[in-house]
Amino acid sequence: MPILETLSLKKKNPGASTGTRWNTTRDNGEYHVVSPVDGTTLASVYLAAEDDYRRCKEAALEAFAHWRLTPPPKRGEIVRQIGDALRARKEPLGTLVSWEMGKSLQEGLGEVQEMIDICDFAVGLSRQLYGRTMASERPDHRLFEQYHPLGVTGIITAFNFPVAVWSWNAMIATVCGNSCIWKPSSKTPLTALAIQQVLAEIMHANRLPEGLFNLLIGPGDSIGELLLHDRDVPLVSITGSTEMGRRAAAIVAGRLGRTILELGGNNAIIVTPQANLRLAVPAIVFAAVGTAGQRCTTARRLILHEQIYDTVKEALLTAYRSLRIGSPLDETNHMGPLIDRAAVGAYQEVLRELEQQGGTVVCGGRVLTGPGYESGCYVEPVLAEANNAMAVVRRETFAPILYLIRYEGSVEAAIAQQNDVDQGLSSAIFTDNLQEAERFLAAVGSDCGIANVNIGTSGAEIGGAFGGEKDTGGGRESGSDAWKSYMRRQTNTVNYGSSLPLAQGIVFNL
Ligand code: UN1
Repeated sequence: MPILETLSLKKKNPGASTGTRWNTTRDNGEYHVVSPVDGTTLASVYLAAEDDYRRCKEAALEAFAHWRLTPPPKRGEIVRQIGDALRARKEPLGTLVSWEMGKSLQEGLGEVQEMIDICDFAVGLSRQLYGRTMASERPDHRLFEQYHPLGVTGIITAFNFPVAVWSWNAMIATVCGNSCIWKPSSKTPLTALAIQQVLAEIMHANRLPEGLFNLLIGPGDSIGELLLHDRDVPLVSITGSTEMGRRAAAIVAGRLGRTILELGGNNAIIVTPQANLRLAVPAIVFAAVGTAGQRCTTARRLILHEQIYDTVKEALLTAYRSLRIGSPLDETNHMGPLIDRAAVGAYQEVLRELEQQGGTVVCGGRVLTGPGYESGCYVEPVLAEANNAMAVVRRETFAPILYLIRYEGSVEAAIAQQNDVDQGLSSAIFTDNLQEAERFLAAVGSDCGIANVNIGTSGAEIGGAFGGEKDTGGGRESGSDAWKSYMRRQTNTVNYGSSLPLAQGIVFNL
């Protein structure tokens, strides 16, 4: 299917889809999607209106009523087809991710691979939605639990992983028997439209109920708001900033709905004197500059023991000076652009604040201009000396800025600094010392949802549960048993005897 051609030829794209039907609201404004790669307008998209939301919601409810009756392995078969369709389109989809979002082609393709992988995972899961059987304390009784489909699942995603994060949620929700409404980031609607085309084809070929997968493109304060307030949507999975998530979660909690929150990170890598620096240095560089520092899992703080501080700093300076910045479509480049000029403004502002707060930029910090940088979105990655108490270090800035922080003494001192921020998504330690590594992973160690040894903070595999603690929101998506959040849990007791014994030994004679 000519994904790119369909989108670019049409120029003006619909901003909503109910299953295979493209809604054509034209009077609610439009987004012009400007590529951070070269500053050209890729296409425009009409914004969905309240009517579109209602149509999608009704369709999603109707689809759910049928889909929940479909045996889970049959649902898995549909997800298998989706995975195959994505495999066949990995190249154009990955390319579109790069054009629209600006990440390197390698990473664009990697993002589509993540989608394919979660499809495979979900297909297997469709035969493993296990509940337990517990020992009943009563004779002739069976005590067990089941997981039932939950309902319409709302999925709000961010620009940085425009399609993979949707797939973690949607593919799991689908095998769990739910229908989905997706509101992608307004910065990356084209990749979402491309995915919806793939889904529409599969829905059509399999005569699936319209409304199994719905897409709504529009601003958070209209479409997003409708989703958050809607009692017909029992679960909303939200990826974005802590500020946005806190607000959204309060709205959903107000109606006692469920949220899965994947919010900001302020991820640190600890390097101890016992680290293998041949592993540590490239891992740090990828974790800090991959996706131009715009992953939730990007390494933002580097906590270095004083004994190896200068050695690691020098090695990083050498590595940073060799980094090639430019078009993400050119595979010889290491780092592409930031998502837009507003992100460049935020990068500059943070560097100003850093200096005011006593930090020092030791490498990078300029916005690039000239041939190849016409979009105005390319910046140099930054190494800066700072300390953990600085306000600027304590907040998440979606940019390739790595703060070098010194520690003295034992690994506990490093762990204390690492944990001393509001966020708790990802963390890593580089050490070949067993005690240090195990202490980092122990209950007194890293307080993050992800804690790695001898690999960086980013690039998690889909097989594990993904998410973090504290201001990161506590949600878990993707692998392991994250599927349970997408289902309604039911405890069942069956009496197959001829008397009525009560639990807790209560005697009640009539
Ligand atoms: C995100 O940045 O929101 O672990 C998701 C990683 C990727 C996913 C990041 N697999 O870096």
